[in-house]
Amino acid sequence: MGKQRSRRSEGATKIPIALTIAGSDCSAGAGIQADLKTFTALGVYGLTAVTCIVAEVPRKVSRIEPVAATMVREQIQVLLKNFRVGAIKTGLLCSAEIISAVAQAIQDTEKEAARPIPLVVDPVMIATSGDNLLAPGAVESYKDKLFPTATLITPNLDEAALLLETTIKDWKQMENAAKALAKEYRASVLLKGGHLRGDNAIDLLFHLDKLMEFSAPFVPGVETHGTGCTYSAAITAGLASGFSLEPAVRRAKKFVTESIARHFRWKRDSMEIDALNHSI
Ligand code: PXL
Repeated sequence: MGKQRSRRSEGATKIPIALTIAGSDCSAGAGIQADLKTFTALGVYGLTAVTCIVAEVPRKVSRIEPVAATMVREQIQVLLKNFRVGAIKTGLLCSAEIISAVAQAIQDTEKEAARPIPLVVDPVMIATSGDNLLAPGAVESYKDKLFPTATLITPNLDEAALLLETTIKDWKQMENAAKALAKEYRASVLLKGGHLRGDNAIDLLFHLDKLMEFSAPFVPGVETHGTGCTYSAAITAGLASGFSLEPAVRRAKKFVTESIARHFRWKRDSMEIDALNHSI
């Protein structure tokens, strides 16, 4: 028995740990499922605190059921008390009440921690299908409670425009938006440009008063459900593994671009379904 135990512990590795606080996407392309696949692919052990359950397929959200805010808080508390979590990300948080519970749970445990845990906030608001994913009041709760505690905020153009109550139609407006959000919430901001600049998907990181571009060829003709979740999860995996922000974003951009380029595609009757390939 003693021998067996020591042999087992010899095999134990010190794998970094990341926590995702997000919704469940039953089609497994986005949400906690995408986050877990990404963490695993990048050599990180993933923990989850589920905020809501979404019944959906890539082109259509059918129903969203939130988890009680007290239950969301409890999941985060037990995980942060028992695991040495290296980085946290948030995805779909559903309602103002859940956003506030998440912010509170993170702040409570941080008081006891030796140093703050890096927090990546992906402000998921609208699905790629166009479906609204947030209850009324949630945006205000993000602004008041969660953004001020974030290390990095990762909006796409639509989310940034909504947060700043403006429009973002060119590169200059994109730069201004990234800077304005970073200043307002004292966080780094990764503004995802989609195909604002034609053939390349260019994102803009405003970090430590510097603007940096991250560019990759735009992969046309692929349904990109879950790209935002995968990207922010890959950044979080990097931070949990000890990367600083810029290299974590650089590696994550490469990971997400490859997972789109090597996507899966299934045909059923006349319908096609795509999914990102996280096993790279
Ligand atoms: O891609 C945004 C997103 C995030 N999280 C969950 C989702 C979706 C999109 O539908 O269901 C759980």
